[in-house]
This record gives sequence, C-alpha cells and structure tokens, in this order.
Amino acid sequence: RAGMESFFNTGIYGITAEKVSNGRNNIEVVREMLDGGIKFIQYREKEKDALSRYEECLILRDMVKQAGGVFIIDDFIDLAIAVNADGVHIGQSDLPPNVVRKMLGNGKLIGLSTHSVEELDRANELKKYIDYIGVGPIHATPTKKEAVPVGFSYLDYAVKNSQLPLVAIGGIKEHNIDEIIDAGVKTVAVVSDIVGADNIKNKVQRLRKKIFPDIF
Ligand code: TZP
Ligand code: MG
Repeated sequence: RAGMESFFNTGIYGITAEKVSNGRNNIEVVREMLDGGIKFIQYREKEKDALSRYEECLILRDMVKQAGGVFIIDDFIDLAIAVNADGVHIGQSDLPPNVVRKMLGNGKLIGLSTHSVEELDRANELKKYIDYIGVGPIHATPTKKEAVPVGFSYLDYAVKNSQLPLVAIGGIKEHNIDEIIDAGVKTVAVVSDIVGADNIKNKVQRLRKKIFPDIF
C-alpha cells in the first residue's frame, strides 16, 4: 500500500448514491467528481443486483484509474476482487479485517468504520490489516437512516488517538464542514451534498477549497 498515503490528503472522499443523484447515473456523477478534483471515490450501492454493480464498477474503475484516483467498493469484497478495485470499505459486522486482508492481498486498501472509543482502540490494534478508519455518522442523515450519530467527543478522541488516517462521514455538507475541519479531520466523506448538487463539479471544488484554501 505504499504511495497510498497521498490520497488521504486530497480532502474530499466522494461516495455514490444513485437514488439521490437527481436522475443522473453513477457514471455521470463520478465523471463530475473527478473533474472537480476528487481522487478518492467509493462505490456504495446496496440495492442494485450483482450484475448491475459489476458492469457499472468495470467502467468506474477505469475512469477513476485514468484520473489518477483510488476506487474503493463498499461492502462487496467479491465485487472488489472481480473488478480489481483499489480496495474495500467494511463495517463492524462485515468479515473481520484480517480475513478481508487475506482475500484482497497486500496491495489493496481497507477502510473500517468505527463508532465508539472501543471500536477505535480495536481498529488501532488491527492496523496491520487496515489502511484508514471511518468515523460517523457525525450527524443524523437520511443516507443512513438507522445509524445513530457518534458525537463530537468521539470524533475528538479519534482525531487524537487514531494511528491511521481518519475519514469523517455523515451529514457533512458545505454549510457545516468547517467544524469537521476545525476538529482536525483531513479527509471528509460527503454523499448527498455532492451527488445531489445542481453542479457537482463546482460543489466539489468549493468543498475542497474549504479544506485546502490554497488549492486554487
Ligand atoms: N456511513 C455513515 S453516515 C453515511 C455512511 C455511509 C452516509 C453519509 O451520507 P451523507 O449524505 O453525506 O450524510
Ligand atoms: Mg458496510
């Protein structure tokens, strides 16, 4: 996974959600995310069938690769292997990180979601298997209705104690991203505020500029 560190410093982590993309498909949405400068793309589509996901990911993988980015797949390790994605994002109820690492091999990225001090401490213990730690949802969000917000005290604990790059997620939008940046988070995952934007490329550029005021 050498060289992957740089992707964690590109600020915004873009995630697909075709249902809330205002009629645009994932190919169009990811095209605009890449044009806006996002290097870190996650494919997250829980309700499509496996063949649709596979066909879409074959195209997206090439688009992201061509743009010099990293293509991560949420949940589906078999799909990530099938399309030779750059990695997977897993949760606490997915296969254990050491098992996923064995399935993917050493060159791929693994992200693990955490929601509490205990899960963060455990993720640190698993750091030889994983590459980044997710923290969220920060705010309640319709994109993941059942999930309970983790709270800023946990976010602060994670910023101080994580031994891996951190990605914050959940209800983060242009109007409230400043408090996440101020908490010390360097990589912010945004779903609906990006995929639902009127102009995705402009939205992405404004979000990136908030993290890196000097990129333009
Ligand atoms: N995990 C925690 S919150 C979330 C995921 C996948 C969804 C975040 O979506 P949005 O639209 O940016 O709130
Ligand atoms: Mg998951």
